[in-house]
Amino acid sequence: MLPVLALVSWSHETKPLISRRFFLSGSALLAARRFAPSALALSLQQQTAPHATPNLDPNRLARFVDALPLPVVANPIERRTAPDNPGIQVPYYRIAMQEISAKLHRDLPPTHLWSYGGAVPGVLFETRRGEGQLVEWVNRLPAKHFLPIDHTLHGAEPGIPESRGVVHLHGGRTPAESDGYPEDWLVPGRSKVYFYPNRQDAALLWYHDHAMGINRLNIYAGLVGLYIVRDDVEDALQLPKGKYEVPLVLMDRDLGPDGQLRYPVSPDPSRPWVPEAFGEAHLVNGKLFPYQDVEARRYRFRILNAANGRFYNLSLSNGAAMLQIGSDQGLFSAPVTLKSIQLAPGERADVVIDFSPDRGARIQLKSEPFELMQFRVGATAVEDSSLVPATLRPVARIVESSAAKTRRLTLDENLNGVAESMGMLLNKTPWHAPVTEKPMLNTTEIWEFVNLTEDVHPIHLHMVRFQILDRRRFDTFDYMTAGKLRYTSSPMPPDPNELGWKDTVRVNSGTVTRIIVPFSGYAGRYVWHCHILEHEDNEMMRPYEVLPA
Ligand SMILES: [Cu+2]
Repeated sequence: MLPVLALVSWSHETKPLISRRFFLSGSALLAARRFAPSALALSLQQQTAPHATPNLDPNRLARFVDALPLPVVANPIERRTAPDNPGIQVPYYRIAMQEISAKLHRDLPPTHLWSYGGAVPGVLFETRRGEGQLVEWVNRLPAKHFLPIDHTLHGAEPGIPESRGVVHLHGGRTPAESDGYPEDWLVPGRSKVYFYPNRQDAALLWYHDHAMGINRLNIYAGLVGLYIVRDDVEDALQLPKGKYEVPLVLMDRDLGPDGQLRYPVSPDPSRPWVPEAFGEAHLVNGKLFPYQDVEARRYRFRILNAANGRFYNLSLSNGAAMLQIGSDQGLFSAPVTLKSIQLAPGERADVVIDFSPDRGARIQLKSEPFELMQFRVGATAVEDSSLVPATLRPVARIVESSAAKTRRLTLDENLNGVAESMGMLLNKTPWHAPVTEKPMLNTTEIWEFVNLTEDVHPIHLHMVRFQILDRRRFDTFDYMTAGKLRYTSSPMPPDPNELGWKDTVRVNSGTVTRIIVPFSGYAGRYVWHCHILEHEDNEMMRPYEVLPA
């Protein structure tokens, strides 16, 4: 085990933790490793069983030899009557979950993946506010899974089909029956039609698998895609568009020497689950080290962190600033200038980069210490009629007094007798226990997440958007021994790029993180969970129910 001091120097996240246990748990090591993997590789090996051959070292591959692929836009196959309005017809799509093989890099053989519609990331949905659509999701996957299922996890017990899929539109204000409840999975040969009303502001949403107990494996296999909602407010702004608007889906994977996906396993073959999975190979739109030719002008990048557990901290190799104009649920009131942008799993950033001062340059998009991709800026000056106005879209802060209720919810680590992580819990309550969070439709609530663990958890609520109120440090030891919430700092306001509408919030270790949530949309059964997929699959997910008004 590495000395504690070495760990603290690697990550601020580990600083407040040490009182609870003399030895840091595996998850704390992993939290530290998230940003700085190589130095802590040894610690990770204690959590994962070695493979017979070493993983492929992506650093030995030639960089920037593949052009950045762009997702293919989905095409409807017909129009059908809208479920909520018999007077109108809406587009109808049929999208298959299917096995594919794809080249992740020029010098690798094709990699076996699971996809929505033929590529990873899957087909891209282009939609407009208020214009609903129907999607028939079809499971055409093979009957056997190719990644290591842990049959001790809830929902993945022996006898339950290996190959199951259910699609959730992350960030969608979706009726409950179309939200992709984790137990509503489809086996191969089955399909289900979901309705997405799109009654929400312009934003970059994403769809991904949510099947109980194997979600982390299905997403790792590639079941991820983008879903853009547009509206008139955004259109009026003259932001870069068309070929100057580029989606970037980030994910990390481990590959074997044959270029095939490897998902880490624990040393116990009867319980292969690992607390977190990190890869050394970073894919951007499904390619390793891609490059993109860009003109010397402004581009808008719609960035998604689709990794299982990796936090990305994005920066440019020339040290230039980026202009973040929006986050999970759409545009900010005003752009925020940043030299680095942190994205937890599930979070999105809407970013404008101006390449006009860098004619002829090659600039890498990085997440220290990794290079993710390269921009090759054209040598000639070009016209640029796009704008980034000083005022984007007003985001009125919700006043705390409007909340009808405040819920205090703990994030807990489930330890065995020798202080090894057995998984995480929300409010010390397993998935299958009766529903405890039942907000009423059209009311506003404050949810206080009390993080008693040594890890940062990105907490995501389905169906709703929310605002972050503040974060405040507290004494975890006091809380766990005496149940007393004793704050050790004053409330810290959200970061400047956290002031927009969110659907996923980083709940830092040893903090109470408060969000304010208007429950507007639909009544019904939804879920809230940690977006570190290994946590989510092992009980860090709970149902919640929006009661009719
Ligand atoms: Cu978590």
